[in-house]
Amino acid sequence: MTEWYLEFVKLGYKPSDDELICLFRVEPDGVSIEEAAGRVASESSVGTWTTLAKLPERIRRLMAKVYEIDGNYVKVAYPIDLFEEGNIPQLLSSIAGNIFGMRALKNLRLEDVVFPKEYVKHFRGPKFGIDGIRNVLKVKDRPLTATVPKPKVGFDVDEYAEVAREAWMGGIDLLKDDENLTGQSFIRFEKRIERVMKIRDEVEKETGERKSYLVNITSDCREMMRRAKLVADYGNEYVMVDIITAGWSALQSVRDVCEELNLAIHAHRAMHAAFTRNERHGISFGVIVKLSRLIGVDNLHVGTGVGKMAGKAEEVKRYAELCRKEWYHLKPVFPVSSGGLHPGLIPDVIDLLGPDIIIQAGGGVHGHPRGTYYGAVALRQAIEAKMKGISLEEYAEEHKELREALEKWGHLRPK
Ligand code: CAP
Ligand code: MG
Repeated sequence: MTEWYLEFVKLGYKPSDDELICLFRVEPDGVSIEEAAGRVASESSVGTWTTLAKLPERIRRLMAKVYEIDGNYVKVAYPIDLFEEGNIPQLLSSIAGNIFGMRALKNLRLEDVVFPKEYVKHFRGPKFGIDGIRNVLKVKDRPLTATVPKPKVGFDVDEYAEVAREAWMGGIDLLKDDENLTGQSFIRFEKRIERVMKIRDEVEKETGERKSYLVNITSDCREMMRRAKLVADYGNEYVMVDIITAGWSALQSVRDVCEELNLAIHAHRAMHAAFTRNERHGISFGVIVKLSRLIGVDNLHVGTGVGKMAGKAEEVKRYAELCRKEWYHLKPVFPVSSGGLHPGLIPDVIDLLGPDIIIQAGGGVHGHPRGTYYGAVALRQAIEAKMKGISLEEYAEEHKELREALEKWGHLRPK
């Protein structure tokens, strides 16, 4: 039986430029690493568990090839014809499908995917990109700010609208729905967007600053289309999608409709940690960044490296760089740093990720001793201080709201 799998192992093979490359971490269970790697290549391309009566030459050419094995790390080259143009679900059914459940493996992790231009060229990528978003919001020289009203859900429309007003008046650029706020009985989607957009227009007039609303349209695909249309009718710039729970197919459809409606997509990644966190099994979040950028989200949560969510600083930095680096024709994605952030952590985040980020603070704004408005002011002050190269402590001497935030949280790194 083993000999069949070893037909997929061609160590020393040189992949061609138009092959798709996967880096796997493979932990065999009772078989050699060569056989385990061969099984991964077989099951994710054309093979199955046994030899077949016939395998025509034309199909042989679609066989994936294991071309490098370094300890548990295995590189596999995939002929591009294995993959349907522009179809992310099909790609994942191949390189991230059955192989995770194979008995011959104790663990398997998809660490990276290198997409050839031949594959990338079928995708639009982000509609706005970082410069495009900065032009919309007229903010060029600092991180953008976002806040999620907290408690996460429970406010009715009037209460939610008030929090929105306080946050935007205090200097927040983007008001963001929480990932589990969609259209519950106490805050129906249509009512919420109608009220919040009215407040947005009032605050823009009063402050002279552009404001936008990351409105969560997550739902079944058809309903997301309807909600996106409503968002565009209100003249908002963004929709927000929980891309993992909504799914890749839905995200591709939303991206198509946002192209027509000229809407940016804020991508929340709730549920990613179900398969990205375990370093021995699952899928690296770096792969999720690449898939999201291919499809074309404009903002993507990447972590903080210092806040309440898992994610080592160096990893978070790599994800932010994957969002922004040159990648064929694809515009960059705005990395969103969020999760346990408050004014005291802003210098660390900007040191780690640079200023071309969106900083989201929920508890770190609404938990300010004097509430949302002052929490927003304090967040902006912390960013101002960092951008001017002044320590928070020194800036706090002249800025009461920042001082109050530091008195409450200091530089606390929440667990
Ligand atoms: C943050 C948040 C975000 C997390 C998601 C929350 O609130 O709204 O969903 O940042 O994690 O619900 O926890 P706080 P990630 O600012 O109050 O922490 O960004 O890592 O995907
Ligand atoms: Mg949230």
